[in-house]
Amino acid sequence: MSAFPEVSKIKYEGPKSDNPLAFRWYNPDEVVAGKTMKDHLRFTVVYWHTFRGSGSDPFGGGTMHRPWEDGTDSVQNACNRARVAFEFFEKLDAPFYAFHDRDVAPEGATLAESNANLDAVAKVLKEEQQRTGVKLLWGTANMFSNPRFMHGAATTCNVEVYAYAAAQVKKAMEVTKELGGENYVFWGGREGYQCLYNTDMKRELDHLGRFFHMAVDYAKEIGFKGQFLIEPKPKEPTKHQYDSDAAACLNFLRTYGLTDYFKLNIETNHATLAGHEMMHELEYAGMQGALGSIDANTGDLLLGWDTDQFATNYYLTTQIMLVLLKYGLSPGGVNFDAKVRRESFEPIDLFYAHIGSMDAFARGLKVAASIIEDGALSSLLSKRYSSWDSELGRNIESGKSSFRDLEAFIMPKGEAARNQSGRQELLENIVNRYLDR
Ligand code: XLS
Ligand code: NI
Ligand code: NI
Repeated sequence: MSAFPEVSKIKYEGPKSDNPLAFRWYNPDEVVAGKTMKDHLRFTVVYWHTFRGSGSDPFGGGTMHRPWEDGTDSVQNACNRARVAFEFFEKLDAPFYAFHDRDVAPEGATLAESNANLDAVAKVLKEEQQRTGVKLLWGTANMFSNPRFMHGAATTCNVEVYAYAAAQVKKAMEVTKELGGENYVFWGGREGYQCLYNTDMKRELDHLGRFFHMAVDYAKEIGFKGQFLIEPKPKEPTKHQYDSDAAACLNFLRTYGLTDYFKLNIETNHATLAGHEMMHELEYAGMQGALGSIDANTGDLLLGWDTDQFATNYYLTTQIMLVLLKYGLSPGGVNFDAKVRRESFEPIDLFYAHIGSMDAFARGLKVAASIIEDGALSSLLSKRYSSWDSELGRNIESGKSSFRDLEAFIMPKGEAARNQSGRQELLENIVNRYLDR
């Protein structure tokens, strides 16, 4: 029985279409900058918000109307839900999905029971993947919802909770491998602190480093070839999350000798919570060869938390795609870590939300590709640095120059050459011009 009988497969109808259940910009097979849109964007639906989000907030309970739910936390209900999810992925034409272990299957009374539940649901996920061709972008373990993780998982003060977390990740990696997952993500959950009086930060970070090394070792042991990703976030649920932004993550990875094994999964709403633009976080990760994947959402700047809204702003998606085109994304993807508002409680709203954001990213892709192809920003950018293309600049960049050499160069001149305009406003106008097309 269909869960979405009123929806057939979403098709591309072009920008003039006013059909809310059609794509206006996302045309999967259209080639942009040498690749199909489908291959550039690698759209991914998240299981947790889309199929487990209840709509609850700190002031009220769930609002979501999900007629396929039977109200129990049984494995049977989880298996039914998995089939509904795949109907959704298929109709939306989303090539990938992503999950936490505890989203897809209920937690049991013991770890062994939880593992068995996960295996039972993974069987259905595998069947559905084979039936539909939808693939797993990444798997991860939820190590923040259960009260045992109140002090964290890999940074907990309770060594048995640490062991539990290790066993849980071990299992989640096995299931991710079994389902052909192309990545495995670590979002910090409760890895961080609320109060430094009761926190041994150095010891906690050493434990986290050990934890990741054990994950790397286990991946080698079982032959899991997926990319490991860390997802930076500065705060929430703890007041300070250790993986606070791209720079902090890279410093951590370098300190613990992990840079060869991990890249970053950058989320828009986490970037803004850290006081950065998404473009900054992407560029920072990209320039260090560590841009792995993105969690595509947006925050509301008037609300100070991770509101995980669907991004519909073309300006934002254009900025994101400018950086993704520069560094590439595969084996990552554009993962909709976003939830419909609690007032948008009908199943059809899930379609509107994803279609709109897929279109916004497709439009951003096209605009960014034309900007890059025409060199519309890059010509002014290289002009801005043209003084460095001189002998003086080359000697500095190649490490040949010393302070003495530079003094000897500039002293006889008495003053440096005049500066050129930064042309920020012109550049902003140029981006708008491409958006107008
Ligand atoms: C929470 C994170 C989380 C990760 C997956 O803020 O975005 O949803 O993406 O654990
Ligand atoms: Ni996320
Ligand atoms: Ni988030």
